[in-house]
Amino acid sequence: MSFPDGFLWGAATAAHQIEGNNVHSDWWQAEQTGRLPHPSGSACDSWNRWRDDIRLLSEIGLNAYRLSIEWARVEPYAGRFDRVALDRYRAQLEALRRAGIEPLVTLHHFTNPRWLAERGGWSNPDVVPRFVEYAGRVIDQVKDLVRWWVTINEPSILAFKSYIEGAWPPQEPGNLRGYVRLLRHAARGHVRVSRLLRRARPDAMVSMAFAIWPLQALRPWSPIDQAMAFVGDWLWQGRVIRRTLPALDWIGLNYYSRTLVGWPRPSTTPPGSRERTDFGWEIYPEGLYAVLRRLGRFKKPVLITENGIADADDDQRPAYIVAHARQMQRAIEDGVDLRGYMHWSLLDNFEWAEGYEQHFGLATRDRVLRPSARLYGRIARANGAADDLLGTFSVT
Ligand code: IFM
Repeated sequence: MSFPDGFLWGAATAAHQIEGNNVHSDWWQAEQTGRLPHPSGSACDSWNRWRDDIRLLSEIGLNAYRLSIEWARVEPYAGRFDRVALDRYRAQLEALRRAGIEPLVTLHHFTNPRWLAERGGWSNPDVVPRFVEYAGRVIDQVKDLVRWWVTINEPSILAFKSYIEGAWPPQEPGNLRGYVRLLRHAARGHVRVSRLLRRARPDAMVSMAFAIWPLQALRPWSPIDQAMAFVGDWLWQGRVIRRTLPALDWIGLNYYSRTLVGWPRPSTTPPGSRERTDFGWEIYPEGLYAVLRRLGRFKKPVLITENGIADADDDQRPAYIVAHARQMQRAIEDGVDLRGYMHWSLLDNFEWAEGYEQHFGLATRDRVLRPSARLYGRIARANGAADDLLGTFSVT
């Protein structure tokens, strides 16, 4: 198994999940007032321990790192930008460059400044100019250091969790209007920020990170299940991509598993004996190949911005990594312009409404590497893997 020269092998994180004490954010507020079940607290303390994180990336042998910048830190009060926070992010990005690690920067990963949430957050059209202004400050600060940008992480998940399920701030279940408006404003925000980025840096590569869980028919022979999967897929994940496509230089893919859809159960996990992660998600590497082929049709570079597994005892993660790498290689052989893979996550971090119960890290919060990190490092350093490794994990 071998990958193209310059392939990016990295790990991904998000600010609120690792930095700790994100006190000016809507999540922090909901956690503190008991509207969310778990407080994030000091998380992995990466606001202070970011140098340790870079050391960890180097120790594993990775050449890329996807991180997010926290809007609530950069602009804790409307129109007031925090110079110390901006300088701190710049120092981190400079250190990554010095370590030979390519940074991929996400501008929005689920959390909002409190002041923005109080004005209706992403359901208020005013979010678009506000997001552009915040992004402009960040871009001015670090444009010379960052080529790969993700404007917004998983808008479809954010919209669903916030306005359909209502589990995440602003916790408004069944607010279809909020759902539609969030997606509309995210698309507009993306388009405007991508223009800014291209002006600031003509070689900038800009995308969103799209969560794609292929929806498949629970009973493949059933026209009802087929139709539900088709329509659900179009409504839930396809529309955002198509809306922003002309403004995407590449396509960021967050892939974890699939969802089976069928009547009378609208959405379910598959029956049968397939392995599940600690989170209960089915391990389904073939789905990664299918999604990569589907994205390949857009004829743009693709980068896997997230893929990983909740696996506290690390007994599934090694095979998971190898199996997904194998599917990536298949897609490349079939012509998909895949540029890199960011494993979710570097550390066991704050997994939103699940708190610290799910362990996605290549390392623990104490920065102890798991054995799978060593295996992943071997693949990254070799830019591929020999047959014996594939054999060990019975991947064909
Ligand atoms: O932790 C999340 C991340 O913030 C967004 N994508 C999915 C991950 C695992 O649930």
